[in-house]
Amino acid sequence: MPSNKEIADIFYEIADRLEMEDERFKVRAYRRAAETIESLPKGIEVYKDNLTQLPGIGEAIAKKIKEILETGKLGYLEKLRRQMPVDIQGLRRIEGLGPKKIKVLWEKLGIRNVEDLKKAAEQGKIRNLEGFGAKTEQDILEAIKFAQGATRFSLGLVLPLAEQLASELSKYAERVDICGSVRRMKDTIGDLDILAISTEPQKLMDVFTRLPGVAKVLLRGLTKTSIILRNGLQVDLRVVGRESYGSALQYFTGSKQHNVKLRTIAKGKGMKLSEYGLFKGDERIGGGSEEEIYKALGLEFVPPELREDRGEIEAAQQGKLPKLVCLEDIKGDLHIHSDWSDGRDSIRRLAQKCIELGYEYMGVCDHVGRLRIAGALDYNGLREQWKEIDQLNKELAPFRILKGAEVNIDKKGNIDLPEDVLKQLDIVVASIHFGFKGSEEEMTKRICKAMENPYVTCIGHPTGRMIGIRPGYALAMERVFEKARATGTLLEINSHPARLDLNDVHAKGAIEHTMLVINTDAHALEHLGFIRYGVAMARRGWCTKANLLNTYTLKDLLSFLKTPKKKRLS
Ligand code: DGT
Ligand code: CA
Ligand code: CA
Ligand code: ZN
Repeated sequence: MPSNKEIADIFYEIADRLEMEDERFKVRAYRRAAETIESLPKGIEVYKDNLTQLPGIGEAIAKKIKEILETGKLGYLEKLRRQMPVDIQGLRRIEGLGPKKIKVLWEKLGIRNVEDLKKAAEQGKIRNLEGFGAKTEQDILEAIKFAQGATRFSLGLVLPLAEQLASELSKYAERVDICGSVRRMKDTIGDLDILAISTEPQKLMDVFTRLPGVAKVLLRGLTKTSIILRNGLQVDLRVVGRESYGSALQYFTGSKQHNVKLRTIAKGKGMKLSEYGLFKGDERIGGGSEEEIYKALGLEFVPPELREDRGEIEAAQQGKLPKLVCLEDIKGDLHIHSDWSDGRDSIRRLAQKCIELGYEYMGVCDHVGRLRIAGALDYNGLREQWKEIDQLNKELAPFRILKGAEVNIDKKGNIDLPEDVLKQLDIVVASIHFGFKGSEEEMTKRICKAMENPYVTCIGHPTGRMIGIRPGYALAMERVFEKARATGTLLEINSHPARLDLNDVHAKGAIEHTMLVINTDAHALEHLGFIRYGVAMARRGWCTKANLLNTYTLKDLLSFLKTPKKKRLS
């Protein structure tokens, strides 16, 4: 039985195709019907006998709905598709392409799908079409690149969803685990993989395919079922037996590269590793748990965040895996915005939340400076804020609120706050908030110059990337890391799920030289919880407690900050 969404999509596609033929009245009628069907509270079969009573559905469309319900397809749409065999849904996802343009592309250049479109744009064929031009051609290429890249989701979106699904499913299963890139806490996620043990797989799969938010069932079986959620995320659920659960968990956690290497090691030892277990000849010698498998292969247990084939297997063979930082090691958050600038909550409420989280300290780093972005404070405003902080510190002791600021790095690498103000602060986070387009040389110099300022404690969101929005400015990272060490400047792992900046790879490179600090950049109470994503990047970047300033106790933190900057890392 096709879902409401699938039927709605059929009518949306008809509308798109009719729009190419300029059938304006019919186009509106089909779109309206599609919207009605899409928003029905129950499956359309419930309304089967009274379809024409639904808004926007007349005799003709009702007949078509019945045809779809009875045969699973619609002759009328198939006829339209034969007339113009283009992948209209795919092409419409490219920004700036509507049915009219798609028609021209088909008629003049025979473009059927995004692949054809890309080829034609790269060969410069589109600029000569009437109504397109060189600029449009360039825009199309950019839009294709973005549409293809944007099919990955941010960890901050998927992880809470994954936890919710897993907890729902665990009511019907003996055990449920999140696997794949989500378990490895990768910054972006292709699809979500869930693994379960269940004695009633039929029931579990029923529940899974009927979860609220399911737009489409791609594949349904007793061992594997795949769905697509309304936001476009694919979720694969696999059910395996208890005896091979560990090997399945290991296999489906990945990464693929990590698994390939493990299997080679197994082979070298005369064993065979698969998702079903670890075997010697026909005899299963392990597979019930992941620990068992790593042990049998002569490796330390490798935490999922490290499983990327970036040296973890060799380190595990030598017993030299780092003792990764964990959430409980975090003793404070040093980049928080309050309602003194663009944050939503008061310092008092933020402090109380930090105390609840078990922190010993927090750093209030509101925007300060000439650039009047985000309700930035000036020196007078800061002095007023310090009075409030002093008062709260008396009240909340031994918890400690540090006086900080987030300042802008201008185009020349200068900080837009005078040194006699900067030196009165405990923490200074310096960030680039404008002028992202400089060359690698310019941007690197700019950041390096900012680090030379004796009062800049750390560089905020060092690369400026926004996941799915912009790639981050050009930087020679090695030079930045070396300068950080030479000047005693820390680099931030910004935990905001849209940033995750530094990312895992950069964090791993950075700790060869300098120290990091994991901040949330919270603009509201609930953002303090983003810290888990920053900790994930740090773990994926091989960070231990010692690499991270905010694992220090308050006492050690204060003594670090009292040390002149140049001596902090030596
Ligand atoms: P994603 O979904 O792109 O964020 O990344 P993953 O790592 O979740 O990849 P996915 O969903 O394709 O597969 C989940 C896991 O299953 C993957 O991490 C390792 C395992 N796997 C999938 N395909 C293969 C394969 O061809 N060989 C091996 N060794 N493992 C695979
Ligand atoms: Ca996946
Ligand atoms: Ca998958
Ligand atoms: Zn900030």
